[in-house]
Amino acid sequence: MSEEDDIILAELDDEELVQQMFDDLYDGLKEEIEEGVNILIGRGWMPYCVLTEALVGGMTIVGADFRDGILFVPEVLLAANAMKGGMAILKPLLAETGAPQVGKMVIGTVKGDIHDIGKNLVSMMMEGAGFEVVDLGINNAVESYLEALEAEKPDILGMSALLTTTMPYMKVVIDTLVEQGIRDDYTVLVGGAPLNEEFGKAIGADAYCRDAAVAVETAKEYMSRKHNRMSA
Ligand code: B1M
Repeated sequence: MSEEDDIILAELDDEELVQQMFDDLYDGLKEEIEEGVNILIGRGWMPYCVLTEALVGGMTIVGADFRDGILFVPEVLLAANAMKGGMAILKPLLAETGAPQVGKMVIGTVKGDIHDIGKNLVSMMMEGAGFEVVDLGINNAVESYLEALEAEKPDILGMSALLTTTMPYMKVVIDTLVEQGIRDDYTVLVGGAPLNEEFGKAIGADAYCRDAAVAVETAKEYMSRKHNRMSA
C-alpha cells in the first residue's frame, strides 16, 4: 500500500485538503478529486471557490509543468479527466449560484483534419480555467464555424490544424468572417503543431497559441482587455 492510500481526505483541514487535491489532480486521480470536491462543498465552500482554488489552482500547476516539458500528454489527459470529474459535480451547483464565467469559446479542428488530441487538451484546460467551451470536434467546414458562432455567441473562436495541407483553411474561415462583417465580434485564436506566430499574423488571427497553457493565458488576456474596454 502506498503512502497515498493512507491519506484520509476527510481528516485533512481545508488547506491540507486543497494541497492534497493539487497533488491528486497532478496524478490524475479522478475519484480522489471527486471526493475532495464533495468534502469541500459539504464544509460549506462556495462551488466557485472550489473551482478556482482547488481545481483551477491545481490545473495551473499541471499547465505550467506541461508547458515546461515536465509533464507529457498522457499525464495531462489524466489530470484533465480528473478535473472533469470534479467539474461535473460543480457544474449544476455553479449554475445555481450564478458564478461568474470567465468567457465562452467555440473551438474545432478545421476541414480535412481529424487530429483532435491537442484541441481536446485545449478545451479541457480552458474549461479548467473557467471558460465555457463548445467543442465542434474535427473536420469543420466554414459553415459549421459560422453556425456555431451564430448559435453560441462566444467571445473566442479557436481553430486547430495539424497538417500543412489543412492549416490554410483557417484563413478561409477568417476571410469569411471579414466578408460577413463579423470578424471583430470575436477573438480568433489558432493553434496546432505546424503553425507559428508569423502564420497566425498572416492569416489575420488575433493570436497563435503554441500550446494549451498559452491558449488559456492568451484567452484570459483577451477577456480582460474586453472587460476593460466595456467598463471604459
Ligand atoms: Co497525423 N500527422 N496524420 N495522425 N499525427 C502528424 C500531424 C504529422 C506531423 C506526423 C509526421 O509525419 N511526422 C503529419 C503531418 C505532416 C504535415 O502536415 N507536414 C501527419 C500526417 C501526415 C497524417 C496523415 C496524413 C497520415 C496518413 O494518413 N498518411 C493522417 C491525416 C488524417 C487527417 O487529418 N486527414 C494522419 C492521421 C493521424 C492519426 C489519426 C493516426 C492520429 C490522430 C489521432 C487523433 O488526433 N485523434 C495522428 C497523430 C497522433 C499524429 C501525431 C503523431 C501526434 C499529434 C498529436 O496528437 N500531438 C503528429 C506528429 C506530431 O505532431 N509530432 C501527426 C499531441 C498534441 C497534444 O499536440 O496536436 O500539437 P498538438 O496540440 C498542441 C498544440 O499544437 C496546441 O496545443 C496543443 C496542446 O498543447 N494546439 C492548439 C493545438 N490545437 C490548438 C488550437 C488552439 C490553441 C492551441 O486554439 C485556440
